[in-house]
Amino acid sequence: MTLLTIFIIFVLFAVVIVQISRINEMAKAIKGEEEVSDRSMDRQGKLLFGFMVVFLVGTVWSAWAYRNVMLGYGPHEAASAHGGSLDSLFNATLAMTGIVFIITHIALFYFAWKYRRRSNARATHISHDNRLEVIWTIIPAFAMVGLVISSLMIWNDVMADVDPDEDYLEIEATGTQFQWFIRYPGPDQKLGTKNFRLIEGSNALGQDWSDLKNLDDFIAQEIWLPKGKKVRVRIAARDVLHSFYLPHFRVKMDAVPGLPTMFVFTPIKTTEEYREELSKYSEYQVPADPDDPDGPQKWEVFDYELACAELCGYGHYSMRKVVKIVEEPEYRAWLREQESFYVQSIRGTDADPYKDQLFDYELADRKAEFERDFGDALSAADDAARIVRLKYVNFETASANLTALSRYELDNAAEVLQGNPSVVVELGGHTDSAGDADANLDLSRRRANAVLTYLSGKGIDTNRLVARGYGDLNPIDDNGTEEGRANNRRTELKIISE
Ligand SMILES: [Cu+2]
Repeated sequence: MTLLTIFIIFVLFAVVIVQISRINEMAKAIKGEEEVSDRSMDRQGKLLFGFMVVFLVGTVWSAWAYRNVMLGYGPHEAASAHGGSLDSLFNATLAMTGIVFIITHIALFYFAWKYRRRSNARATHISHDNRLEVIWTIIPAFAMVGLVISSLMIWNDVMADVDPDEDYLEIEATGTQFQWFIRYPGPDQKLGTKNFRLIEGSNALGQDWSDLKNLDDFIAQEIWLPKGKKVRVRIAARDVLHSFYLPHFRVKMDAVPGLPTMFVFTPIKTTEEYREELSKYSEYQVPADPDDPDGPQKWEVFDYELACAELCGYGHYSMRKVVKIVEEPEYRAWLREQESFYVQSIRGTDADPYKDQLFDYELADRKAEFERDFGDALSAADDAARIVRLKYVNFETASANLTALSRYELDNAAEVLQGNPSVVVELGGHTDSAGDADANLDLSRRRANAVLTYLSGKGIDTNRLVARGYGDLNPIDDNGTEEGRANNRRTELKIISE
């Protein structure tokens, strides 16, 4: 609607101009041409002068009126250590070009009026003026050299890489149509290697899983950084040009496919501190949502953001991510909540090169878990609670052959039984409801026996072990879902006496 109104105003304005010039033509025909021309030139000169005043005053006024919503002014001081120097460079450039801008515009419109066409005026011819030419060459030359030298110094400072033995945090930002992948190095503080040939649906960055450094890397939904810590961002692109842009930190670097770039910066203001600053300005003391006047105010919902500053396609606008700057303890707490992408999505799948082995920490975890479960069952009064589910014991499909990883859990069981020599247990096999009930019963018996054989092979007396098959008689979960069926295909260790 606004657009249409503006359009109509422009059309009407154009019509008015055309009509005025028509009137001029008609007047010309009636009066003497010379006289009319002189008067029209005089009027145009004055109008141009008037335009200049409106234009310059408007320019200065708008800059003043909107100062508190522009980066670098009001509450928008840079939130990074280097940002201030870039802002002052911008201001120095603005001051110099601003002075030139005002002087040249005044001169332009003044001369347009002063030397307007007059029928009795004669033009003077000046071939050249050495003094004038020296002045207008030397002054801009000095100004430019000053600007270039100071910008070079600031550039070298801002673009410097980290010292290898410096304390810094390295993260990686990969732009793709149309989102950013933010990768953190995990507890080892090192990002794993990537290979574009490995990129596929489940491995968006092409992480090489045979590189152990990759196994703890995690992909974050938001960028969280601790205040005061130097951050080195590795910047990459997967398809077209993108640009890593953190406006509040004065960080901007192109993401180029095949050409790694980086940016080092230190955040110096937490999100909370920035909000605090915003809250002092009336521009931010208004409801964030105009339809909800009682809702939170603009300053309360402010968040730093990452944007893409390269027009990279139709979904370009959606490449936004929230950036949170927090104090160190809060950052640590957030880190603890993050789970490695490998553990979340790759572990145990066909893409996992370590599929058939357990890592030491997993072994330790499972052992502790089993001992805890066994202890709970042993101390339970209720018979139904004296059951330990062998969560990691699995069989090949429709057979009683234990899978390779099952032995770890059974070794835990054997060790615990050896430590509790008076305990007698029943090994119960269960299946899901797929297939024939008799066949299921038979399968569950054979599986229970397979577990018994394994444990006796580990030195547990067979007098302490009873194998029993339940088939599909005791489901603990819904047989209608894949997960439920997997839960029903279980082996249980039930303490029958101690
Ligand atoms: Cu982009």
